[in-house]
Amino acid sequence: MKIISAKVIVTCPGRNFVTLKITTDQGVYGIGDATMNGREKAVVAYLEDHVVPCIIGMDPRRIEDIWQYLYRGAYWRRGPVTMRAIAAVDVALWDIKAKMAGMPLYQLLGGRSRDGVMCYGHANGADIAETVDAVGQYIDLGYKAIRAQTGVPGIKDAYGVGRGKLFYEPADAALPSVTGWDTRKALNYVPKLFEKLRETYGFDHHLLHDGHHRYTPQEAANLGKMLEPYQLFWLEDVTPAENQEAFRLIRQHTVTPLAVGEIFNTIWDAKDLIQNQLIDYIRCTIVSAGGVTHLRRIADLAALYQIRTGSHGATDLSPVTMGTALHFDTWVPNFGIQEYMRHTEETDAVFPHDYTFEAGELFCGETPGHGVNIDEELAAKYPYKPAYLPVARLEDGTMWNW
Ligand code: CS2
Ligand code: MG
Repeated sequence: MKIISAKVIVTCPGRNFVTLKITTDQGVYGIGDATMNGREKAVVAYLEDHVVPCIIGMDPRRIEDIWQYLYRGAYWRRGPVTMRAIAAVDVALWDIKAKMAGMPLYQLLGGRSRDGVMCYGHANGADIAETVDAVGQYIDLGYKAIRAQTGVPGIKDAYGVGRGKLFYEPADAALPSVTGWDTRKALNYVPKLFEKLRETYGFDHHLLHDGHHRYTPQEAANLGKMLEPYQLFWLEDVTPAENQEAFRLIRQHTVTPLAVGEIFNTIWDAKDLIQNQLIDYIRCTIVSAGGVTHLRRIADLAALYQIRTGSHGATDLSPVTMGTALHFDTWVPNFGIQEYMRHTEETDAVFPHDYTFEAGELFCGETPGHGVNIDEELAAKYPYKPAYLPVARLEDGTMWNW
């Protein structure tokens, strides 16, 4: 059995997606996602120029060997571009293998560990009152877990505040727009949001919050401590994790559960955090961390330390990643939660899929493969549109982490 073609498809049904379609000499094909928000074309070039020519003629059944070939063989290991390209190939090959076996992907991974996958949605508003309302709407939709973000008085376009209700899309300009940040103002305001949320809705729902890499370890520890009375499910990306050791300081001062990993690319980014039990949830996902083959290794390492998964699931992860992640979540023994930001109708039409949402949970389908396809004709109607994530500056103009 041979790979006879690998086609990179770029489409923008409301936002950009990069998709790899691998076709075999037996007519079976598989689909993988390679989207990197705001840097899409880098992965397109990596795939077209450096991956596709190498894999034509290879046996698509040798998933592990092809993964090692692309990882070790590149010599220049890791990084968001390389690992997304590897993920796209890996996911397309798992799709092919599962189709050939006539089974949904989760069966090949080891079968079902649960019926549904608990997911969390994004509630946000310009201020506390608006966010409290938005959380109420998610509760009405049946969500058991909700991430809450609020605008902060005096901060221009604080992270996480979208314009729409169900669809939050930060990559919204042809060049990066400039947003603001002020840690003091956020530390004064964010705990009040959670106080109000618990006062309004009680403690039956899981609440989450994303710090989006904005705080220093000491500030993060302070925030975690202030949020303790509100019993968060997790506090995410509260400080940048290039220095994994930074989490030790936070950990020593707060019992608020910590989650990190959406920008990690390999197990090495998370190794110290996991082995020293500095986090509670590992948020790596299929597309950014080298596909099913590598994410499985990360989840297994995390399981040794009672750390659970919580895969990234923002809109820039295509339905192909979402579908694959749901098979992964359905199997993985140490599952925690799955992020779920809904895609628009246009996106769902370009990527027909069989996963469904009901009562706060997502369900992968039973179609052989990962259950997500691409309508190439429709995809062609939406050409690539440059779109960047914003940047953030402090009041005095200093660049900060967006
Ligand atoms: C975020 C994302 O979903 C999350 O937790 O941190 O919204 C992130 O900002 C985007 O995926 C960036 O592309
Ligand atoms: Mg995040």
